Amino acid sequence: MLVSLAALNPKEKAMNAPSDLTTLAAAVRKAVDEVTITDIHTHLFPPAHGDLLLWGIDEQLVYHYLVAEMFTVAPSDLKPEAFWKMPKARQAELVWDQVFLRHGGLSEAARGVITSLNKLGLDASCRDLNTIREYFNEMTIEEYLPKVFELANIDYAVMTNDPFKAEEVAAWEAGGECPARFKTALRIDELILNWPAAARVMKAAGYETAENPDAADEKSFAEARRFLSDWAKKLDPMYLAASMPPTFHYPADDMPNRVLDNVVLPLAAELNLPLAMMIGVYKLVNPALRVAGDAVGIADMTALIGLCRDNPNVKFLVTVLSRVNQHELCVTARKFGNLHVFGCWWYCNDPSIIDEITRQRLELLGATFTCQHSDARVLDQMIYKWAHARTIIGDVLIDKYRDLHLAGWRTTEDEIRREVRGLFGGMFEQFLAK
Ligand code: FIX
Ligand code: ZN
Repeated sequence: MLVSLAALNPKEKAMNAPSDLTTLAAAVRKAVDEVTITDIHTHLFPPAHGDLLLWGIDEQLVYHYLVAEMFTVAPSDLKPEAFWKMPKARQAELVWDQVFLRHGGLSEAARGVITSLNKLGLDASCRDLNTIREYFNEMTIEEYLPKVFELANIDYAVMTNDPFKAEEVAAWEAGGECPARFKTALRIDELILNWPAAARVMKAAGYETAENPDAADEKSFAEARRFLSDWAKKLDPMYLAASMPPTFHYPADDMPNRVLDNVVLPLAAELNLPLAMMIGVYKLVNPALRVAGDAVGIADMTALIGLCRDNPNVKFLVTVLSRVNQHELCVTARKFGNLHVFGCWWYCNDPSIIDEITRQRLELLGATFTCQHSDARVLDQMIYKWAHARTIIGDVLIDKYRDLHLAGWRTTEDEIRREVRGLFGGMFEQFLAK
């Protein structure tokens, strides 16, 4: 008769643990390779939102990470203004030529394209873009979407839904199915960082919001809360989200702080909606590169301390863009139970940095954070971003479970699977529910 592990006493349970390092490593690798992942931050959209959902080889190649790389090596007579006017297929061909054929495709974003193609069963080493295109030309999004989610083994992906972007508002107003595998997140950078523009959008939608920050009073703030509340009713978001510059301070006597204190934080508390803060991006340091033109800066992490300390009834999901800030983020997370650390964001989503910060997080926080998110802008990217993450994070976990084993603890395979699921989405869900 099989005795369930739960029924065993602690000593008996430990006897079911892998007894040697080889078996232990294999159990960890298996758990990571097999875990169903929750992708807690992406830029994907439901197929009903049409062209907002990007997919296929050309979209993968014109991903802004690769466009930026291309302009680091392209001939100087290739100007961004001219590039953006080209058909997307031509843009993709230029990236393929410059980044892959002429410079070897060694970057993480370039390797990612190859990984995704390989996992789809395509032979990228053919190097012929038109041959690769044939696969996607014969595919429909209805066929491709489930294939990607299955290959990456994702239960659901949280989107980035911006009520201040007209094209996104139009897509929601047009209706259309939003499959259960897509969850929403209400994106509010504009509201916090550009009140005049946000107030114009809200006013045009029938909310009495004064455009001039100096004239924005409780009436305007109440209307802004009503705007967010109405969108929350419409989208049922998992969280509110905003990216913040390195220069963000809290508390501070500025408009972003007024909007946080009078609109965002009270509403987050009222609706029990976590606020995801993604801190450390300098937007458009090179405007000519458009979405590829953002950079990174070392942020003031005392702002996060202020937010968590002064708003104990609000939950904060936080990731930071600078490798330098990662250590402070971990230590801050040890101080505040309303702070949850997630992801290796953007310029940290590289094997060398993922390895470093995942080790640091495990050493300071244990298995209590969300180890990664894809940030996928192109559907296909979920395949590579998660394949790479499973390998790198699996390597780190094998080391950490080995260290614990050598210290004298014995971890059962059930417990390994529990902690792995926690890192890949379970702790996110536990944090939202706590
Ligand atoms: O603010 C964000 O959500 C960032 O992730 C994006 O703005 C950024 O362009 C990105 O996709 C990074 O991976
Ligand atoms: Zn993002």
